[in-house]
Amino acid sequence: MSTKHDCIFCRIVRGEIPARKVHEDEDILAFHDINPHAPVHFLLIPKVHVDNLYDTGPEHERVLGRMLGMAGELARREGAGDGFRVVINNGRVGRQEVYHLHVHVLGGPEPLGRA
Ligand code: DGP
Repeated sequence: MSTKHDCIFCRIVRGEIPARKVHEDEDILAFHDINPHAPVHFLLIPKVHVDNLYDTGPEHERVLGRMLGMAGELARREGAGDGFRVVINNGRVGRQEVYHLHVHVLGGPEPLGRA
């Protein structure tokens, strides 16, 4: 696994910054967003560092698929069993703040506003 020294999400992967974890396996970490925009709001990240979807290639397809494949199960387990949204922000115009690829999972018991 390659992590970047100064990347905040790589630091969470390495355990240097605490996070409320939802799921962890060899390749993927899921944790609650520090600034939630919905009653249930967590992030799914690959443990390997990649900035965003501009930089992904065939070597990332498996982990990208797995992240989406587990989103529903984790959303239901976290209390978002009536629906959720997934968002991936990419680059400046895509309003990406943290340059380590992450999938936002937003849901919860209340209706969600439209982005
Ligand atoms: P984005 O705009 O897609 O890059 O959103 C980055 C999200 O990451 C934002 O909703 C807040 C969250 N975030 C930033 N720093 C931390 C952190 O240290 N811990 C946690 N849990 N979330 C963070």
